[in-house]
This record gives sequence, structure tokens and C-alpha cells, in this order.
Amino acid sequence: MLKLCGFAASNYYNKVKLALLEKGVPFEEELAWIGETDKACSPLGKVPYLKTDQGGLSESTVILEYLEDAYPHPALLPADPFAGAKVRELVRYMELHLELVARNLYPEAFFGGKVSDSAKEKIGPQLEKNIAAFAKLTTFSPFLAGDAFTLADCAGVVHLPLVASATKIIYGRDYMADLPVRDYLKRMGERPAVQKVNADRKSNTELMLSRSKG
Ligand SMILES: N[C@@H](CCC(=O)N[C@@H](CS)C(=O)NCC(=O)O)C(=O)O
Repeated sequence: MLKLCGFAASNYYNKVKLALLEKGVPFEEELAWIGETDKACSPLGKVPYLKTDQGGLSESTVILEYLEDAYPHPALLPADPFAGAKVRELVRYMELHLELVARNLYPEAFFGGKVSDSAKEKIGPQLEKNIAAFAKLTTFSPFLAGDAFTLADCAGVVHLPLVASATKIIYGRDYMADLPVRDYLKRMGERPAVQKVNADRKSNTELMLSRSKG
């Protein structure tokens, strides 16, 4: 049985969990907080990582692609090579050009820390540019890559809300507000797998916060 390791407050963890649930792949969850991870499976100590019969695997998008290869049905990547690459392109834009840039704001946006004014001045324009580029790639109609739920939606459901709320908190304006993100997330929130991921995220976030207070 596959074991998804990490914690459900992590958006990278939830990206993989959503794909597992959407694909109906049986799996167990193994709670591993930062600092308590299995370094043999995830040498950088990051979550999530997956334990398989053949060994451990880290990096959320690599895990998504492994799942796609190992459990092809239902497919979350189009069979056509170009269409498949367009889905991967969306995933890459979200993780590299949106999430990784916005992440620099999280210490202040979500964790009570401080981000320097000079960092904020640098990150803001970068995000605006990257969001505009991302907007050129996606349709939101009804899914990020068109008419089917794909790996891009597994990424979008977890990455887009954080980028939107981090910019709103730090700059007083949701940089994604011109895109139909809110309606999209509402639509995605009707899916049982997304509901399960969100419910588990909430309870795990409470647990995480009570741990850090205690
Ligand atoms: N590129 C990695 C990023 C994973 C990641 O940064 N996870 C966070 C939790 S949301 C983490 O493990 N942070 C601890 C660290 O970077 O040491 C992936 O896609 O899996």
C-alpha cells in the first residue's frame, strides 16, 4: 500500500493527496512534521514524500507523474503528447513562477513573521508579471487546462488560493482578482476529493498551530 507522508496543512502534500483521491488509488497517510521526516525518502527533509514497495520518492510533481504512470486510469494527463505537455506547463508555472515566488511572502502573510520592505518591493512586480503570463496559458473553463480535470487542477486547487491571499494580505490587493479564481475554486470545491483535502487541511492546520503554541 502506498504511504503518503507529510502533513495535511502543506499545500504540496495536498496536491499529491488530491491526485490520489481523484484517481481512486488506495493509500495511507503517515504524519511527518518538518524535522521528523524520513531522510532516506526525502533527503532535503521536505514533504510530501511517498513510500512505495520499491522505495521512497520526493518532490510533489515527480510523485504526480509517477502516479500517472503507475495508475493510468482515470487519467489526469491527456494522452496526446502536446496536450499533456500543456498540462505540465501549467503545473510548472504554478509551482515555479507563482508558488515559489509568493512563498517569500508567507512568513509575514501567514506565520506572524516579517518580510523586509525591499523584498516586498521586489516580489510584487515579479508576481504581477508571472500571474499575467500564467493567465495567458489557462482557460478556467471549466478546468485550468480546458474541459477535463487534470494534474493542473491538483496544483491549482492548492497553489492559487495561497497566492491570492498572500498578495491580498501583504499588498492590500489580491493580485489574482482579475482572473476567475474564486469561481473556479468554488467549482472545484464541489468535488468530494477537494472537500476531503480541505477538511483535513483545516484540522491539521489547527493541530500544527496548537503544536507551535504548546
Ligand atoms: N519542491 C517541493 C517543495 C515541498 C516543500 O517545500 N514542502 C514544504 C512544506 S509545505 C517543506 O517541506 N518545507 C520544509 C523545508 O523546505 O525544509 C515539492 O514540490 O514537493
